[in-house]
Amino acid sequence: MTILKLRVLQALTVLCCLSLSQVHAQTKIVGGVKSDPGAWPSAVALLNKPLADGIEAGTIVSSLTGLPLFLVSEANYQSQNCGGSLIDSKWVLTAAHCVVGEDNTVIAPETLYALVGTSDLMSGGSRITVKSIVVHHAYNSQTADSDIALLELESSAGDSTTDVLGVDPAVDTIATAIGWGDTTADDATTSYPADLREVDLPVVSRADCTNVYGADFTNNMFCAGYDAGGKDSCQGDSGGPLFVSDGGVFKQAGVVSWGTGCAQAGYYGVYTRLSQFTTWINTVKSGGTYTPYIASSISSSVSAGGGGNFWFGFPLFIIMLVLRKLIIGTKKRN
Ligand code: 4AZ
Repeated sequence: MTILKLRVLQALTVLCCLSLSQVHAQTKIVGGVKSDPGAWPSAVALLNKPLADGIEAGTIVSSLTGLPLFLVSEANYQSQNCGGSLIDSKWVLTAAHCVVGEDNTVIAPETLYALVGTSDLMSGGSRITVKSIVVHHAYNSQTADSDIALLELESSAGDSTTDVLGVDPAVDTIATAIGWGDTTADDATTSYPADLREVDLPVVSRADCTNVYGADFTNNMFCAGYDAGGKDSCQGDSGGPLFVSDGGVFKQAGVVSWGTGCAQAGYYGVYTRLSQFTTWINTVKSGGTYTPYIASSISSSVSAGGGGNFWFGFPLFIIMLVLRKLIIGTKKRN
């Protein structure tokens, strides 16, 4: 490889760095606000572990520029793909669609980190590895029915847990969705924040939600949001909690699941209806006997995707791998 080619690669790397820092600067859920640090201590970010580790190693392009492309702190940001909530010191509640792959099989627990104890993906918190994943046996990846899963942590994440509300919140109750998901409503652009964001959304009647989604809206879901749009959860918020105040204490009523677009007029966000799953949650976390999830053979495409920063970070990761291969390959030939 000529010096010139090397220089071009170096320039490309610098451009990558610049575009990354620009994305990070747009730290602004759709129509929400940045949460106060510590406001939602049960919030969990799910990270793709291979990606987080690969980036953190910082070796991918260091042979090119002498500088690691990614700062260690950026690894959490780049690899975040779903949300979750700590419901017990060793259990994270999330959406089934965050941990079930295209082929309907459950991802390996070793491919996940639960990042707990920080609202900022760029600093603080602890990454905890996942021991086992329990997907609800009735989860259907084609319809997103029963979109709920529990992650058993390898070690305790402390006691900043949230209780699950055992009943349906009343219609028009103001609920709060939180997450590190896309802040833009349109499909053409994405902007993922490093800081946790929150948005207040009214709980929608079952009749109104059925009017919008018809038979896609099942008994294991509920809707929240505005007919006029503008405020919603979005890609990357999936698996995260929707809270309601129960006598001044926030409790989790829903899990971010799916919706048509984000914050579009005429379409609400759809949440897993936790009142239907309290017995299942208690059985699983107390080590009781539950029905296993069996991957069906029907091929699926879930409209509610994990999304998130992962889809930003992954292509870059691949580019870096290719660049690295080019360099190392050349060195070997010399
Ligand atoms: C998703 O794809 C997703 N507007 C999450 C939430 C909503 C839509 C899509 C709700 O993860």
